[in-house]
Amino acid sequence: MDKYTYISNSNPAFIEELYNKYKENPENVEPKWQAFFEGFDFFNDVNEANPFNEGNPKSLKEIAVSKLIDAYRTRGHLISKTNPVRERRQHKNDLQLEYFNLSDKDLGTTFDAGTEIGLNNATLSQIITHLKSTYCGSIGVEFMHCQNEKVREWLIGQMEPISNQPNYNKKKQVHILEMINRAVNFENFLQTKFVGKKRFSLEGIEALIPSLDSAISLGADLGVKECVLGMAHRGRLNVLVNVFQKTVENVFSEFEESNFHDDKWSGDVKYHLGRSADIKTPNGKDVHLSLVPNPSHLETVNPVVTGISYSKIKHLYENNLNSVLPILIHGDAAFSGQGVNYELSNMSQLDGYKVGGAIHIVLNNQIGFTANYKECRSSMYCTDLAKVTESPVFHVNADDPLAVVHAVEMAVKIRQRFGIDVFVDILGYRRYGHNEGDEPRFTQPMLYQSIAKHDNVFNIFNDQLIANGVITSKESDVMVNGFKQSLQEKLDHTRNKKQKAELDMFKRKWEGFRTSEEKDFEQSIKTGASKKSLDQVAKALSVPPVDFNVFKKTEKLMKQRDDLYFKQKKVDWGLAEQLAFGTLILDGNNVRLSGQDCQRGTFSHRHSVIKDEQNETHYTPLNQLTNTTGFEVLNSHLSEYCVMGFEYGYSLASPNVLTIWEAQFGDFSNGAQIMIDQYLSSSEKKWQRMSGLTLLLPHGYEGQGPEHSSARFERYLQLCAENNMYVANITSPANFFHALRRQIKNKFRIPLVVMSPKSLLRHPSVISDVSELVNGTFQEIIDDSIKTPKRVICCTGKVYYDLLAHRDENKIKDVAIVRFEQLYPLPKKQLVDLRKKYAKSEWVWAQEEPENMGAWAHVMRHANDIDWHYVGRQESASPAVGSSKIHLKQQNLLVEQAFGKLN
Ligand SMILES: Cc1ncc(C[n+]2csc(CCOP(=O)(O)OP(=O)(O)O)c2C)c(N)n1
Ligand SMILES: [Mg+2]
Repeated sequence: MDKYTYISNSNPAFIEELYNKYKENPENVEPKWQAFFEGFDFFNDVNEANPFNEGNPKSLKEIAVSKLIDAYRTRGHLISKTNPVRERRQHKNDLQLEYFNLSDKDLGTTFDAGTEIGLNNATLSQIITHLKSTYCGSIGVEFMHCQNEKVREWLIGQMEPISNQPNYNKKKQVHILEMINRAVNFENFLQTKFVGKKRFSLEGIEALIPSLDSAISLGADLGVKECVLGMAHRGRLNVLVNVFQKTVENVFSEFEESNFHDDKWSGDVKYHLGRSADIKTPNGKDVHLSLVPNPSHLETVNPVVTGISYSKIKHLYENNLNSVLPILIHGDAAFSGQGVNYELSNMSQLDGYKVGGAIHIVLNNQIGFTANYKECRSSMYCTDLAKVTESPVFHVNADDPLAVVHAVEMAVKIRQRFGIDVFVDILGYRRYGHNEGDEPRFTQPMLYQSIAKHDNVFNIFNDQLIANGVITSKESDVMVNGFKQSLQEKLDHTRNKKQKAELDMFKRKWEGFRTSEEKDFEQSIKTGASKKSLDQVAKALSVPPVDFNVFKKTEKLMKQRDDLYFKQKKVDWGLAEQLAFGTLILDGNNVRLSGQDCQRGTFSHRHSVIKDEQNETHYTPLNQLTNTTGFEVLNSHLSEYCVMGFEYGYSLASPNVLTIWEAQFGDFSNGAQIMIDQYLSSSEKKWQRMSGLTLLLPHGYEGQGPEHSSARFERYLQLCAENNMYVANITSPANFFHALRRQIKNKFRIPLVVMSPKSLLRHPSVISDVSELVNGTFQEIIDDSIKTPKRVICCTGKVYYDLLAHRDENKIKDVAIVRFEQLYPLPKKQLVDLRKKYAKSEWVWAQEEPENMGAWAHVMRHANDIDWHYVGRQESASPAVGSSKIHLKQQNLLVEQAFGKLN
C-alpha cells in the first residue's frame, strides 16, 4: 500500500550530508535537525537497521528503492507508450537509477521495498519491470497530485496488483472487437459511398466506441440510470449509430439529403444533432442516454450537459449523484484552448451545480484543424486543467482497445466512488484532414506519411486476438463481412425509400407541452394568483423565524414589506418578484435563480436568503411555503458563460421549473454571448429543444458609466424572429410578476429576456396594487389615458419615468406616453389599434440609449408604417459617457426634446 514517510519524501543524499555535519558538531545544523538526529541516534542504539548507520548501505538503498517506486507512480506516465503513430515527446523524468544513487549492480539485489508494490523478495530488476508494466505501458496515469490520499491509495490498489492490465474474458474481448469492427467499418463505408462529404471521421480513435459502451454498462452496474453526453463533431455520427442506436438508414438519408421534416424547423448539419435512447446493458440494466445537440462552437456544450444532469439528479433521482453520469468528450486542441472549461472545473464541486463528477474523454488526435499540438497549448498535456480539481488522468494509447476500455472503466469507478471529475486522454491520430476533403500534408507532411502507413485499429486488435487464440480469422471475417453487407443493404433500402426525420420532442418531462403558435402572442393568458396564496407568500416573506438573530436592517426591510403589502396593499419590484416565485411554488412548481450575488441581490433589493447575525446560518423564507426546497437561489461563481450554459441546460430538463439566470449588470451577459446566440435564441428551430430560461439583465442609463448602463438590448432584439423568445423592458412590478408567471403558465416554452431595473427598484412611482397581481395579466403595451393627444411618445423601460416626471412638472396635457413593455414579439393587433387611436398625432420614439443601440432599430423595422420622430442620444461607439454630470445633461436634453419642437 501507499506509505509515505518524512524520509522517503526527502533526498537521502542531502539528509546524509546533514547528518555528517551534525556528527562533526551538532551546532552545524539547525535546531530542528538537531532534534531530528538526536532521535535517530537513539534509534540507532536500539535498532541496527538505522539507514544512517555506517556500514549499513543496504538500508540506505531501501530508501532509494522506495523513492524510485514513488517516482514511477508520479512520473512513470512521462515514458508510457501512449503514442501510436510517432515517438512521444521526451520529458525530463528522473527515473534513471543514478538519480536514486542506485546502479545496474543493484539490479540483482532483493529489496523489502518491493512489498510496497505487492512483491515479496523481489530484486530491483523485478521491481522495475513491475513498475514499468504498471505505469509505463499503454496507459500513463497521473494521480499523485490528488491531495485526497484515499483516491491515491484506491488507485494504487487497483493498478499495481494487475500491472494496470485488464484481464477481460474472451467474451468481452470479442465484444470489444465487434464494437471496433462497427466503428472502423462504418467510417470506411461512408468514406467509399459518400466521397468527399464531411463526416469528421473518428478514424484513429475508434476505441472510443467500445469504451463508451463499457462505461455505460459498468456505470449501470454501479447505479447509473442515465448518461448525458456532450461532444463535438469528431466521431459524432459513429457515436450516434453505434452507441445511441440511430439507424444507419437515417444517417445515410442525411448524407443524401433525402430525409424530410416539417418546414417549421430550420434544422442543423448532421454532425451537430442530438438524440436520446433507452438501452439495455448486457447485464440487463436499463439506461437512458442523451446526446445533447451542439453548435459548431467547441466545448460550449459542457456546462449544458452538467446543467441537464443536475436537473435530472434533483428532479428524477432524489439528489442521488450516482444515478446520472455526465460524459464530456473533448477535442485536444479545443479542450485546452477554450476558457469555458476552466469555468466548468471551478464550478464542478460547488453546491447547486455539483453533479458528482463528470467523465472527460479527450479524443486526442494530436492536432487542431491544421495546428500542431505544440501550437495549441503551453501545458505539457492537453488535460492539465485536471490539476485544478485534483482529478486523476489516464493517458492511453488508442491502438490498444483493451487498455482504453480499462482506463475508461477505471474512470467510471472513481467517479462513482469519489464523486470527482476524471479524465481519459485517448491518444490516437486523425486518418484524414480535418474533414475528409481537407489536405493534411500541407501542414503535417511527416506525420501524415506515418499515418498513411499505419494499419487501422481493427486489424491491429484482430491480429492480437487471433494470436492469443481469442478468435479465429474465419470468425472475424464473418463478423466483418456480415456488418459490411448489412450496411450495403441498408444503403440500398435508404435509396429506395425516403426517411422521415426523427422528432423526439415532448417526451418524459416534456409530455403535455406543445410548440407555440402565432395566436399565443396575440392575447395574454391568465397569470394572476389568488389573494389567498399571495397573502401566504407575503406573510412568509415578512415574518422572521423564531430564535433567529435577524440583522437589524434586514428586520426593518421585512417590516417594510409587511407594511407595504398588508397595510398599503401595494408591492414594489422586489416584493412582486418574490410573490411571483412564491405563488408558483404554491402552484406546485419550483423556482431556480442563479447568478452572481443574487441571494441578496446586487442592488440589495431581494434578500431571498437571510443570515443569522450571530452564527451565519441561513433562512430562506420562500422555502417555508411547502416544506420542500422549491426555491433554489444560488450565488454563482464569477462566471457568465458557464453559469448561463448550465442554467440553459437545466431549463431543457426542467420545463416546470422557472429557471432564471441573473447578470450582475446586464452587459456582463456578453461573456455568455455564445450561449445566447447558439443555444437560447435558436435551439428550438435547429434542434427542437425548447427552453423557458429567463434572463434578468440590469439595464438603464443612470450615469454609472459605459459598463453599467446597457445590457446591450439591441443585440437581443436582433436575434428575434419566428417568435423565438420574449424580450421585455418592463416598468411596473405587477407586469414583471405576470411576465415571470407566464413563463410557467404557457403550454410551450420560449426564453424570456428582461431588461431589469436598477434605480427603479426604489423609485416611489414604481409600485403596483396587490389587486393587479390577482386580476391583471401581462400587458405587452401600456397605453395612456390621454384622449386626443397632439403627440404620442412611445418608449420602453426606465426613461418612461423621466418623461412622466417632465410632463407632470410642466403640466403638459396633450402628450400621451405609451410604454412598450414587450419589444418582441410585438403585439401586432394592439399596435394596429394604437395606430388607429392616435392616427392624428405625431409619433415620437424616445429612448435613453444612443441611436445605434436600444430598441429604436427594432421598432423602426417592426412598426415601419408609422412616421416616427427619433429622440434619444446620438450614435455612439461606447454605450454611455463616463461622467455622471454629462449623463444628466444628455438625459435632461432628450426628455426635453421628446416634448419639444420636432425636426
Ligand atoms: C470555438 C471554436 N473556435 C473555432 C472553431 C473552428 N474549428 C472547428 S474544428 C477546429 C479544430 C479542433 O481541434 P480539436 O479540438 O483538436 O478537435 P479535432 O477536430 O482534432 O477532433 C477548429 C479550430 C470552432 N468550431 N469553435
Ligand atoms: Mg484534435
